[in-house]
Amino acid sequence: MEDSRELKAWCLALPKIELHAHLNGSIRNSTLLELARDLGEKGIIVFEDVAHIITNSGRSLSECFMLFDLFHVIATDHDTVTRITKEVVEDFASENVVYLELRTTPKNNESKGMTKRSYMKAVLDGLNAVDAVELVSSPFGKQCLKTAKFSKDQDRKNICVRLILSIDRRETTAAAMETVDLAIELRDLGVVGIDLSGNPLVGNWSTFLPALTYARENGLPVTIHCGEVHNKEEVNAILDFCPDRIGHACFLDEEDWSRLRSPQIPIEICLTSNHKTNCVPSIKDHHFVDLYSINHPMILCTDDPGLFSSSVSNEYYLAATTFELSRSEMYRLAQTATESVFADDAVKCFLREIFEDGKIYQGT
Ligand code: 6MZ
Repeated sequence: MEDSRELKAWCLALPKIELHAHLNGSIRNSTLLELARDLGEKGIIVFEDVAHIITNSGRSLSECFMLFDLFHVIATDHDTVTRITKEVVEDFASENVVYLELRTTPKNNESKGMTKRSYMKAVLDGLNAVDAVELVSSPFGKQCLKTAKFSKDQDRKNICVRLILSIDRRETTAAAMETVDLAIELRDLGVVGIDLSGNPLVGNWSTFLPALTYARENGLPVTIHCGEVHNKEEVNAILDFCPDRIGHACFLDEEDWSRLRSPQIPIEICLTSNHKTNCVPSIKDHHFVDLYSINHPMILCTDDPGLFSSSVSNEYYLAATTFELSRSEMYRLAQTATESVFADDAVKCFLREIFEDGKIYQGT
């Protein structure tokens, strides 16, 4: 097997597309610790109680959702949302993610004077504040995108960012509708789709279906967390809805797979997340293998790079080493993700160009 340092460097240099990353799951540990220490000093939380939880990266799926509640206490005020958005985009750019669909759940928090709209303004402010990278799409003007060319300067990383608004499974139908309305309103500012996420043991599909249908009627693509736990009835209902993409797809049976195959619904694959949350027994046994063998559209993603201490480059490295993929195969995997993005054709063309230019990365 080739030298692991060399392969890691190659995975880092490879232009990559990230389509499944949750903002609050992507916060740097150092930032979380700093924010938690501040809240500790103000007597709002006990820092020592949370510090070890933040730094421990192995957790079950249900522990993840408890942690998100903690993260939301630590990181949900306007200035912090702006800061973490900026940092998260910079982190993705620094590892050659050329296109990022960052998803986040708009939140109301009366005690902080926060509405879903003001939360999203804070996110957009974060995108606009990115200065270490060239935000190709900032402030999401299409002309800006058309004229942008990737810099040859190695120190300048360029990233095109779009947003997906998440509906949390704890929400009511009315709250989910409010999120879709917001997504429609912010479409010109870079919102390209809707996601359904949150604790898979909470909520019913029928609660969210009206909002997801409303999104679709308004031309917003929909991606859904599907099969993170055994729930045949819900997987069936999701496949009836036929989302534009699906996240995870861990607990699907043969019948579900054949239903997924005929419309070729792309799957956002999160190797580390699925392994750490015990949704798959090992990375080696991940359904990636079966999907790859039938050439099903897949995108390697991180889910929550902060929470699981991973990165997109690391997910590519894991796939290369576990499934013994050659550099050309890895390159193709990165390149085909272009066809699954929710952004418009101009962005797709732009991304196709990047990968055409990038023959250099193919190696052997
Ligand atoms: C389902 C997940 C998730 O939206 O506050 N989220 N939902 N499965 C997962 N796999 C581990 N990882 C993250 O980011 C955090 C929120 O994203 C969803 C959860 O609703 C979590 O609260 P935002 O930016």
